[in-house]
Amino acid sequence: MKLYNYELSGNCYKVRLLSSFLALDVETRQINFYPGREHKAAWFTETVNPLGQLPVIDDDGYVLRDAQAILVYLASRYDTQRSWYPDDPQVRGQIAAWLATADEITRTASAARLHDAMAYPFDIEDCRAGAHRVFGFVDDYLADAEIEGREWLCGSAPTIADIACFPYVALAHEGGISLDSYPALRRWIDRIRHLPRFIGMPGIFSPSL
Ligand SMILES: N[C@@H](CCC(=O)N[C@@H](CS)C(=O)NCC(=O)O)C(=O)O
Repeated sequence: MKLYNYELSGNCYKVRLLSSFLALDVETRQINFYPGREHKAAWFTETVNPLGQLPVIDDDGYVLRDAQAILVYLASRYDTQRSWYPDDPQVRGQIAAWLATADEITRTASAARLHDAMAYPFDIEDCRAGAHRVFGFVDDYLADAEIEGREWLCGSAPTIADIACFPYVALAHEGGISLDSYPALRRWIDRIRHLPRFIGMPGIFSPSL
């Protein structure tokens, strides 16, 4: 499988992380996102993704865009244990809700990071306020879940919901967003970092480093 990839992208990292958990062989095609803006080059928008966004995979000719869609596809196709995207309809419904939340986290916390690190012209206060709204919601949810003996967003084991929401929460500091007020979120980040076959990215370190 080929991944059109940028190492500093949390959305590309979602795909790399699930691929590591599933022990998939991934060939990366590095895209010069910043400062090169290669994702907006004609060759990319004409032949890979008309939206000019990363990540995109090409799995033996099957081309798919959008991190959340790619997580669904990879888990459905390659997770023989069916644990990352369980067959249960109710769990799948909950996962879909968290995948939408992951997009909201991208729209706010990731945008704040792009503003601070790559000079994107976003309204930084609006991005940070939006991130705090969604982080507060997830922190409350996880705190209640812990009281009921659950450690993950859906069910009793980690799923693609956790992978989809994780990167831009863990990278929030790069957009000037503190997690000091979110203890349940910080504990959840730590649980993910300690999963077997976890890999990090710049800004998110493995516990062993
Ligand atoms: N909903 C998409 C959003 C992807 C996205 O925002 N990707 C960023 C890189 S992390 C990007 O390509 N931004 C360029 C743009 O939106 O023009 C997904 O989850 O994959």
